[in-house]
Amino acid sequence: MISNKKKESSKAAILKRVKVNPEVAVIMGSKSDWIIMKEATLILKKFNVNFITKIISAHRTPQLMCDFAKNAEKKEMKIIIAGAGGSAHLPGMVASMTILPVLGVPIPTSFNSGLDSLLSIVQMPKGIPVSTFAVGKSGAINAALNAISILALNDALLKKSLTKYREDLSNSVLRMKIT
Ligand code: RP5
Repeated sequence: MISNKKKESSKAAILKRVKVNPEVAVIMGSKSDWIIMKEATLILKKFNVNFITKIISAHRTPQLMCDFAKNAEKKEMKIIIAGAGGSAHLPGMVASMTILPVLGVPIPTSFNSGLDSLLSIVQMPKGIPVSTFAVGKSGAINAALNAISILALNDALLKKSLTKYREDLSNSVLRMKIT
C-alpha cells in the first residue's frame, strides 16, 4: 500500500522528469526509416523520457552528421539511437565522433530483408562500439528499452517503471491460453 505522501512524491518526481532536457536523440537516415524508428519514440514517450528526433543522412548530409555527433554531448544528450538502412554506416560514423553510447537499429531493406544493414552496423572494428539490435521494429523497441535501462542506473523512478514493464510482460505470458 503506497501512502498518500509517497504517492505525491512519486507524482512530483514524474513531473520533474518530464521537464528535463531531451536525454535521448533518435536519428535516422531518411524519412522512410520513420515507420520503424517511430516504435522507439513510442516506448520513450511511454516512460516519460524526453527525446529529439532528427533525419541525418550519412551520405547525403555528412556535415550535419559530424556537427550533430560532435555537439550531442554539449547539448546534454546521454544516448543516441541511430537507425539506418542503405547508408548503414550512420551509427558507426556517429559513434566515432562522440563517446556517448550509440544504439544502432538496422532498417529493413529490399536486399535480404535488411541483413546488409545489420551486418554494416554490427561489424564495427574494435575500438568504436555500436550496440546493435534486431532488424526492424523489434530492434527499435529494444534500443529504446536499452536506453531506458541505461538512464535507469541513475533514476530510481525509471528503474521502477522498467521493473513494472517487465512484470507486465511476464503476466501477459502467464495469461496466455490455448483454446
Ligand atoms: C539510408 O538509405 C536510410 O537510412 C534509408 O534506410 C535508406 C533509403 O533512404 P531513402 O532513399 O528512402 O531516402 O540513408
